Amino acid sequence: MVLKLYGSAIATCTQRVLAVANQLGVSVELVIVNLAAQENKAPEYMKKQPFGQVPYLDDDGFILFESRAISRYLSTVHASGNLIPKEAKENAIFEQAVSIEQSNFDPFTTVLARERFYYPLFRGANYKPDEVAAQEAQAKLEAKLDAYEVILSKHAYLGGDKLTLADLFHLPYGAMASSPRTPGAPYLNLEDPKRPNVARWWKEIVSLPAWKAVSAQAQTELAALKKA
Ligand SMILES: N[C@@H](CCC(=O)N[C@@H](CS)C(=O)NCC(=O)O)C(=O)O
Repeated sequence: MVLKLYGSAIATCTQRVLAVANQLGVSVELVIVNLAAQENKAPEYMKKQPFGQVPYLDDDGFILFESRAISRYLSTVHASGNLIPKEAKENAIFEQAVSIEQSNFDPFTTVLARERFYYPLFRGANYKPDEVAAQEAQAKLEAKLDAYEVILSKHAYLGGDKLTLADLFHLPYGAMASSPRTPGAPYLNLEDPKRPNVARWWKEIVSLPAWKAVSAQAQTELAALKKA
């Protein structure tokens, strides 16, 4: 049975799952949900995902949503968990990193991505980004990245010495937040040489073929959407 992921390669949380699936070598069929047409708010869709959000996974009738939960499921059920350390202490450091991403990265990069990337993209040239909110988020994130530098100076990855889901979870919002579409907006530079270990880590994870494939898939979907 084919694993079906209902979502959009343009949407960050779908990208998170796609990147994990690619890295694990798990084959997932993306069933595109058109967010612009609000297909995610259709009653049939909301029976599966009651928040009306993407993505959700359908594994032979087993329905699961929340991108990080889906990623863990793919890692443990459909692969041998090699992106989740099993040994107790290694697993604890991994869980620490998962928590770090959700509390110290995601809340700020989501504001930057929204104001400087996807609202300008989808709401058009007339959209006036809330730069006050964006700059506040960026200042807070910069301080958090100083702590990332400390952690990443001690081990190669955020969750220990091996690449884990925790690293991959950063990719969609990190990439979007550091690719502003708003002319003149201050640039979030995750490769800033003033944090050499963050720069090393970020360069490595954005260069993973698993992520490059997701970026290419997003471009293809965006081009098709623009044509339609
Ligand atoms: N915590 C959820 C968030 C899902 C989410 O916010 N998805 C966005 C796209 S990235 C969405 O569906 N937005 C449309 C909406 O909320 O109406 C996850 O990780 O899957």
